[in-house]
Amino acid sequence: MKIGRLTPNPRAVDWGLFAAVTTLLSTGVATMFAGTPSAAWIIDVHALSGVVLVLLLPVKLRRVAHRVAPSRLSGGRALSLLLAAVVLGALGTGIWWVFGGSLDLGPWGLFHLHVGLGLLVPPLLLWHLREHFHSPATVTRGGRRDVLRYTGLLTAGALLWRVQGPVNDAIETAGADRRYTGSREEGTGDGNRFPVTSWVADDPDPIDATDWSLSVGGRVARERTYDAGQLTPDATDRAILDCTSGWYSGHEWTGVRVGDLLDAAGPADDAAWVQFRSVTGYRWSLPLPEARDALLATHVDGERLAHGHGYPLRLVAPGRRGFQWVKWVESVRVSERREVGEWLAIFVSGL
Ligand SMILES: Nc1nc2c(c(=O)[nH]1)N[C@H]1C(S)=C(S)[C@@H](COP(=O)(O)O)O[C@H]1N2
Ligand SMILES: [Mo]
Repeated sequence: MKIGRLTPNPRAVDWGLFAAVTTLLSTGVATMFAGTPSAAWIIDVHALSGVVLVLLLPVKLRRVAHRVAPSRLSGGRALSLLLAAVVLGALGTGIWWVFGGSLDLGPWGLFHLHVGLGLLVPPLLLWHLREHFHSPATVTRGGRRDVLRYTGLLTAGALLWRVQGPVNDAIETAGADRRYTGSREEGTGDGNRFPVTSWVADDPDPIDATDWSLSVGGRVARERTYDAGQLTPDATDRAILDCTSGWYSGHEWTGVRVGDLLDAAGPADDAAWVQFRSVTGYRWSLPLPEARDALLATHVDGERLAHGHGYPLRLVAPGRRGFQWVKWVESVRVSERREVGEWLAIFVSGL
């Protein structure tokens, strides 16, 4: 059978590409918040859209290749070429990641490159569409056959994604131990020997515990302050820290149950959120019932937390992604509403 019979008409290819890219972007961003197995479908949809892109992109690139002859190159075409290169880069780094690839880019790695290239796509694509936009109405000619072709494409994509797992296992790539979030294992169960990461630029000086204290305040009946010696590490949880830069590490964390601190302070009736704030200004909130179950850890696998991992106190929030596990915590604040500014704070703290 000729390949041409299997490929949707040109407009349908373009809209298929658009749908795949939009899905990749939204699911890509959504994985940043996927911390429990119930979110595994997000990565599956992300991967499936990636496979669809792999199958459709060659069709598109073959169709337009003749336009990029050096003699015909214009500014707009250079931009389209850049878009193609960035999309191929994002796709290539994604596939390479799945099959265990890695890259040393100083503080960054292959996964950062994948995310960075992915985030470059929307502005380039919008620019590209300004010049090349065609209404979806022109797709409807040949419609039913294209629906069938797309059904075939999605089925093929799902099958390819399905066999990827066994193939990865069989050839024993470093990608074989990926978690459902896409992250790969590092230093599980080995105390402080797992990666030290910052969301952006946080890098405080080591904290001298004798100058440090923890305050519990906000909408509570009794504000409290604790010095290091007044915190009794009497609670333990096993939990996986899963960083959005693509690694995870499972440990036994010991420290203070946040619910115990809250009970001592007496949250007001309208209290709904608990914010954990670092000495650097980095902060994040959890809904009050979830915060109660969380831990402020002083130890990891029985070792005192190292400075890089948040000594003297770091949040352990099972089911949340790593960036929400605030390090170097000095304040716990109870509030009625969540602070919007914390979205900005995680990006600018430490700058
Ligand atoms: N104060 C503060 N806490 C922080 C961060 C940060 O930059 N500042 N980075 C977060 C991110 S992105 C991750 S993945 C984890 C990393 O914890 P680790 O360095 O102990 O591995 O800490 C989180 N807590
Ligand atoms: Mo992270």
